Amino acid sequence: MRLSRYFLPVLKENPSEAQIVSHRYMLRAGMIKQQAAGIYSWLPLGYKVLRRIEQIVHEEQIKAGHIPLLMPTLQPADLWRESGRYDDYGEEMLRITDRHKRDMLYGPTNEEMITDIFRAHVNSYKDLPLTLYHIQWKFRDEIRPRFGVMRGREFLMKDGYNFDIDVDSALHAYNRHMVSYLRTYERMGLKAIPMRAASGPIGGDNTHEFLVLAATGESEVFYDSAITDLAFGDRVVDFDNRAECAAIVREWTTPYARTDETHDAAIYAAIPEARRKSSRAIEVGQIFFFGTKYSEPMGAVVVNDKGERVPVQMGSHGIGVSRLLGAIIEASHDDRGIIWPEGVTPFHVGLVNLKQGDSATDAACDVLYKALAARSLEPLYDDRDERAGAKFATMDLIGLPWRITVGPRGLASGKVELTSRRTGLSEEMTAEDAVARVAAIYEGV
Ligand code: P5A
Repeated sequence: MRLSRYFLPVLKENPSEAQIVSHRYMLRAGMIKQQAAGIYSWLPLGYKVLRRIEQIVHEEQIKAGHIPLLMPTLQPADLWRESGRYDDYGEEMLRITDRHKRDMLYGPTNEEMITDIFRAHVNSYKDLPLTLYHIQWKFRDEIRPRFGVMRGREFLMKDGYNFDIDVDSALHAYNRHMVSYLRTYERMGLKAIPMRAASGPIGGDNTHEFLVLAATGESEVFYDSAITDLAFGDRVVDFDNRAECAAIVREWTTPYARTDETHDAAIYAAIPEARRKSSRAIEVGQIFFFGTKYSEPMGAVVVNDKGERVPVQMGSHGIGVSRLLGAIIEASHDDRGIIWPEGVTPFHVGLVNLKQGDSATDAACDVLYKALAARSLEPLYDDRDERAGAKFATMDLIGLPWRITVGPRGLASGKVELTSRRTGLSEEMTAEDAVARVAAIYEGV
């Protein structure tokens, strides 16, 4: 993409309404525009990152054997009357009446709707286990929407729902989700720690939140620092293997890690003092096992191998897709702007022409642009007639992890400059080498 043809409305000044760095940078980098409290348009750069995050979520869900579908944002209130949550959900639910005076709502989550789909089509244990998920907009009329996309009213969630014949099988689904989430967040450059949590309006006793440590987080957490040393890496997991998934879950849930809602001061005090930590953190996901909370009142029943009709065992599992943009920026930035991890960057590499209009630098940039595209890399080429300083400031703000700078002085000796946004270190090399280096960086991402 050529910057001269793109839509990147960057702001020079710090927007006064933004209290935290991720919100500030998302506005300044022209990623989002607020349309109402907690409701945003996703401008091209923000939309691109959102799509990358979605893509990672899809890939990891599919690896775990979960099946994508798409449910609507608007739901009939009657479904929620069946589960009893229509009245329980309170003021967070946006209630709508259609022209026929039917009660509708903008879905804050989809347990009822997926249970309705299940009961219409599945009635035998032979069709289980089954996990369905979607990535869809939700609405929660939060009393205090704030921090940009972190606590929105309209926000994008990946929500998955497992259906199993018995508790053991459902607990395996729970474990499968935990394992797939560990890899999902790592691919986004995040360390998200599973912590025992409280279940709130979703229900059930078994629930973990995934938290990214950050001073601006809304949750308070307590943990054994041993957990921050764990890394998932690129181990190959057999998601059908219950023992293997359970072992990974054990590895991540043995060190103490809890939110303030489930914090136990006595257990915490037994951790060696040097490893006892507390912090603020951002909740980027949550998994639940709630058994028959929805299947029983809604009549989602299956016949088991003994011919008995039993309510199906269920859980639900969420990732805060749009919130993740904020969380990633909170975890990865400096005073000049965002530093995208390679896994989610909107463009792979920035290309800066230091002397736009000079036939040699223009030609060298064109060659580089095509060579990068030929390696399936997407460059953002700053071809505007701007000072070098302004071009660098824009690149630093929008946070592409790599930048290739092309200027007449370097070209005279056949060199361009490759710069890492994270370290700030630059290296001179030929244009071919720069392309090969960037291609190699993204190979395993
Ligand atoms: C699990 C999937 C659920 O709703 N039902 C379906 C369950 N869980 S949850 O914890 O309430 O939400 C899942 C994740 O969504 C993100 N999230 C938000 N993101 C932005 N703005 C909000 N107002 C908001 N509320 C929830 C969180 O990341 C949460 O973990």
